[in-house]
Amino acid sequence: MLARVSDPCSPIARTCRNLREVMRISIVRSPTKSALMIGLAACGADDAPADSDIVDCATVTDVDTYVVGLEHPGKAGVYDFKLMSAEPAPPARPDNTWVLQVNQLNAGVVGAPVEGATLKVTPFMPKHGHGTVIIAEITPLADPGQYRASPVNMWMNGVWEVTVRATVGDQTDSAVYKFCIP
Ligand SMILES: [Cu+2]
Repeated sequence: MLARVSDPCSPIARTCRNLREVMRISIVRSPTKSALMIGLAACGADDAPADSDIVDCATVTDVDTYVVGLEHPGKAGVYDFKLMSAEPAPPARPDNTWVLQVNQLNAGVVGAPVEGATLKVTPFMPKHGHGTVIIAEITPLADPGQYRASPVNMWMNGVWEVTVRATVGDQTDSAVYKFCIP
């Protein structure tokens, strides 16, 4: 255990260096004390958190299992969301490219593709109370209602919730994809 904790190449040490790097970028871009504090809270005083901080995704059940077309009806019942592809699949650290399909939802029935929507894809790690400073760029694709989001940045091992929000005019709806990132 001591050997692993002091091993500068251990996955968790890399994770925390990654966190520090993300926070450094965040501070350079927009100085926020809270971002720095989140970094310190997540990593502790050094780069060697306890073994229990490592999440074994094989034991986590309350998450999505990636399949092509993974569907989540929007919380407001306005739009339906499908994850048409993920690269890598299943989602992994750090950067992911997702293709999302957005359709109308009428009384629970999936309708026409939603074109011209503004999408926002926001990863968040509930256990640690942080997200990422890296913003996913959204590109509408030729297929009606399809949008590419990249990079969907989930840089840390553990459970992430990715909120996908679509807005057209005054219509907006969102769904949450929840993955354990190994
Ligand atoms: Cu975290």
